[in-house]
Amino acid sequence: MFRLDQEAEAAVRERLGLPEADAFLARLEQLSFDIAGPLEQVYGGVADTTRLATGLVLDALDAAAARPAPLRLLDRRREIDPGWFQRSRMIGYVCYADRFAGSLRGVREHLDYLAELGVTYLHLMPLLQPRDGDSDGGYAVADYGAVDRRLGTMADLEVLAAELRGRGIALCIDLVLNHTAREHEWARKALAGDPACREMYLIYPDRTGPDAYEATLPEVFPDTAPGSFTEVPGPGWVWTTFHDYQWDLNYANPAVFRHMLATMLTLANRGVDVLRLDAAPFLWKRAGTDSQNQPEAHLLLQAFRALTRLAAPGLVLKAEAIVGPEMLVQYLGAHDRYQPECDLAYDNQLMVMLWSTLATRDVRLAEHALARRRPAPAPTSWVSYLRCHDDIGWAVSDADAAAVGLGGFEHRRFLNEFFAGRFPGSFARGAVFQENLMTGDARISGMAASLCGIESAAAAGDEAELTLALRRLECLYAVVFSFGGIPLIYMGDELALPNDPGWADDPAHAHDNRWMHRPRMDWGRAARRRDPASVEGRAFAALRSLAHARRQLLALRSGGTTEILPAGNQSVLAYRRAHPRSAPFLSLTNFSDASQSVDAGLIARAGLRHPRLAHASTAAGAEAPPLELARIELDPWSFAWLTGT
Ligand code: OTU
Repeated sequence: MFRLDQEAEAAVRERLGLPEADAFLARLEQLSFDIAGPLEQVYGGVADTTRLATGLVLDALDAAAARPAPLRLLDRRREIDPGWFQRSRMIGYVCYADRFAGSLRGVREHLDYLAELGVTYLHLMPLLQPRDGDSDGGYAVADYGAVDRRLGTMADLEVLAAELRGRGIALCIDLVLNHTAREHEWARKALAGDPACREMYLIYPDRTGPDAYEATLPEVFPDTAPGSFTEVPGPGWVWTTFHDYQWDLNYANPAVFRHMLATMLTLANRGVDVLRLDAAPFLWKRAGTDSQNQPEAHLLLQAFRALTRLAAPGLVLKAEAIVGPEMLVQYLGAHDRYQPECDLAYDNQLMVMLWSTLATRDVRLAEHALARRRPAPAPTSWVSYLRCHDDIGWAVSDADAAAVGLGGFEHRRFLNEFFAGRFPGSFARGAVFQENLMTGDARISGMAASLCGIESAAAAGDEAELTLALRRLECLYAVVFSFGGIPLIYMGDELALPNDPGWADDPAHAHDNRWMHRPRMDWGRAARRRDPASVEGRAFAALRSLAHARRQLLALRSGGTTEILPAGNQSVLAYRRAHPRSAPFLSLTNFSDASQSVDAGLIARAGLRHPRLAHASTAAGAEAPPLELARIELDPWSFAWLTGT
């Protein structure tokens, strides 16, 4: 077990004073295994890991000593209540500060809007200083110590964080830890020949290394950024998984780890509650593999978590790992044994299954895939989402597809055709993203409202179809709100905002159709949110009531279990949520254009002896089903939430 030497321990007592020093040392004792174990496994071959660990603990001590008083108070609360982020009151909202409100100050002016929706967790998209010009939506950071000057300053971020804290809203921001912009100080110095800065990146003198790696590396952006290496004058070839201006960091160098930890702690001390760790699977490279999801990537996350806990126990880490279903839950620490890793991770699989089911109107693939996965460890939580700023990649495993009689490749191709609006009868108005002509793979861009058919129905002036499309949106979000993770509303979905028709007008965006689903907030439309006859009003009311209903249902908090229950109807997805301290919960969702019924025996099977309806579709025309009949009838594209002892 790792222990601080006497000198370092004395430093803790001197810097923090009682009782904080005592708390710090108690945390260290509790975390020492989680700090030393991963560091030893990752860096044992290249560094004296006892020295390394001591240095990192002292860095954490610096951060703890600098932590502002209100945040220390928050730490205390959260140590008493470590499940604070698992509550059913947690409702997330995701937006770009500039697209939502111009700037960080602008965001502060719209907090009432978020409160009206029931939001308690606000994820602002990348806001640190990016490179000039195209920055991949802020995912190419030139300076981790500054806020994007177009959005404001660090001081503005602190003021915003404090105001959110006062309102009980947690703040999440992006931390791009796999790569920096090539304009970052280290990259500039590396180009100028600084040997220490060259060690921060993965740089090869010729093509030998890159060729060997590329034999097994997939391409993330084959259309616009083929290959994974970029030739630069001087040093040679730089590892660039994403765009040529995003240089991958070399985590085999402990200095990279140390600097990134310092960035995390600085941001935590500004009042950030949650860090979204971008591209987490890519942190470690290994020849002969796809260099994703490597054991060391997990160990690094574990070490980051333990060391941030030490200094800022109120901080939560969220993994952005959009990977195959069998590799997802490990980011929550579900390895052979539970190893505390990220507290939150995106439930990419649920998202994909929702869209797949929307297209097929057949729940069997979702039932199969979701039923056989490993649960999230009890202290953690998924974040559940329907849309985000990225494309939808069809993470449907061939094995899952085969189990329900589908070909994986054919099904993925069907989904691309369907959502691009090319499949006969499709109502979707998305677009294909990064079609790889070599492999036939492709992904989908588009706002939820456009993928659900709201855009096409509104354009056609087809009122009946519009109602159906709005109900689809509500059904999908109903699952997002009740599957057990923290639900995230992607900005604009609450108003059924369609694709941005002018997305390509900005020359820096024209090559990347993900911008079609990154519209500016339309405050004119938002003003119609209280008009129940408008599309905006219908969508807003639906999401708002989902938030309201969720808050009342203890079974929906994270840390419980989600169990898929075959409903005996291919169009109805049924699942049960349970939490040791709550009454059981049953959700039924009809994913088809026709009415469907299920045997009411399902209610008893779910353990609800005295069922009552907790919530049901609000969208026009959907009737809440009576529960006392032998069969439960569900209107087309409608859902019912049941609870009861
Ligand atoms: C992330 O996405 C961001 O969400 C993207 O907007 C960025 O472009 C990218 O990183 C680079 O910073 O491959 O297609 O498993 O899927 O990190 C998007 C994680 C991506 C990857 C994810 C990445």
